[in-house]
Amino acid sequence: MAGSQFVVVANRLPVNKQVAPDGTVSWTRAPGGLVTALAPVFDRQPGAWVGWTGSPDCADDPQVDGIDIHAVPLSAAEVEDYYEGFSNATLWPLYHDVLVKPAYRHDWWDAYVSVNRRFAEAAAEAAAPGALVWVQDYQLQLVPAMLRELRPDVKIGFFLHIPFPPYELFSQLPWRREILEGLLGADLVGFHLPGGAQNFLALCRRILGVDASTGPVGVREDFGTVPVGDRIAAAGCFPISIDSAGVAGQAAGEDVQRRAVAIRESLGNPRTLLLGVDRLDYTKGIDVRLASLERLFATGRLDPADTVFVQLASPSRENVDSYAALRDEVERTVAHINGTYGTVDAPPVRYLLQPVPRDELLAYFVAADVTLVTPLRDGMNLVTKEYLAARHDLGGALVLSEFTGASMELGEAYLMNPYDEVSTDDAVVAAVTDDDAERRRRMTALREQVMTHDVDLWAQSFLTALQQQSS
Ligand code: GDG
Repeated sequence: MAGSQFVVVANRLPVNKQVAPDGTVSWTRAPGGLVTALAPVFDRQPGAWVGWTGSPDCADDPQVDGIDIHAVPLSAAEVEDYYEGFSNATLWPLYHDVLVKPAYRHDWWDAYVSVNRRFAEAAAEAAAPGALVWVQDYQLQLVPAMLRELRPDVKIGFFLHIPFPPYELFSQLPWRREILEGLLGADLVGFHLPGGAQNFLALCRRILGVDASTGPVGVREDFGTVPVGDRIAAAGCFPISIDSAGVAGQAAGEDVQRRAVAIRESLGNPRTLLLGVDRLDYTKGIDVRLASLERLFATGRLDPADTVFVQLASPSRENVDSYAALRDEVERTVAHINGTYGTVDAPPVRYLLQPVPRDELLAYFVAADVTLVTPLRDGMNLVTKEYLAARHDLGGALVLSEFTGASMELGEAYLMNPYDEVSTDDAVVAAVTDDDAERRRRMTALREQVMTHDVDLWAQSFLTALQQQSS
């Protein structure tokens, strides 16, 4: 049996499709995210990646240099039921504190099971004997157990990129046993935070009745174990990060710096430039920061004449109803604030519903006086870490929700509780008005944390822990 020694299984493939004017199709490695995180691992050894191209009903078989790509095709009906349905209208809201009511539909569950099986079969094909297989995220929680059944010889890791809820929420799920059993097919289940791992262990105890225990495993303190038949599965926490040096280097480039100055100029050189960057998702608290801005304008704590708030929003999951509703709400609020507090030539809120190129994004980070990261719940939040890495000048300030994973490592931010108007408004005002020395002191500490804890460290610590875990 051929195959790769290292296999990543993720909903999406790390590829972009280009179609030339003559119709010739070519593929390139998609930049950013997991593929950047794992680039050093792929450089050290040949590896495979199992995932979906992102286009429904598509028989494309993309190939790129350096990674053995295994495409898992999905029909339009599967995208609707497995991806938009069970993944994004059941699991996503359930795992994010039920901010939107999750829909529990048996037909979506059936699609989730059959698509997970297809991913597991593709992973089983891609893996060499004794390979290390790393399954990613909430769309694929059944893959570890399905893969173990097909290939008991491989070592399996699973990492969840979003929060893992407590019993009181998770137990709503009609298929709660099946999800836990799916995850327990892994040798190591990783979460961003200790709380995720603790919830998982508690759920295994209460729902499966197994003797899951917290406590150190080997040298790691923040681990727990679950006996599964004659083997042990471990759970632990591994806070994800970014390519800190890469972001810092790119942001320090002349073009980005020049563009940052031009951005401020084009906005009329406001005294305060506030920034938000998010997928348009109801977990991100875009509404929280807009409401705060409106209160601060109404009470005169911020002056709309010398404040500009730029919200860069990238379109996301537009076929899911709750996302369309959020878009309407955000757009109504932006128009309301501009209509009430702006002038025709100087609206205080600038809102973009388009993905912007990487360089442009970094230029906004460099230009901003304060970045507002106000999610109601967020597994980690990489925008936060990118903003900090981009500020080699130690300028800028970070308003950060306590409900992000990132806040666990970034205690020097202007922390706020997005459910509390007073806490939110005070954090924004402090970030805007504190003197330069205080803002710089905080930025120095925050940036130090991000520069010394990058994504390579994340990947290495997970893979080392997985390798040490005996099946
Ligand atoms: C999930 C979890 C966890 C955004 N807009 C543009 C753009 N982006 C990039 C950002 C950042 C990424 O997308 C978003 O990452 P986040 O971590 O902030 O959020 P999610 O997409 O919800 O990610 C999250 C993460 O997984 C990793 O585990 O941190 O908690 O929800 O890199 O920069 N990039 C460009 N243009 C845009 O308009 N180029």
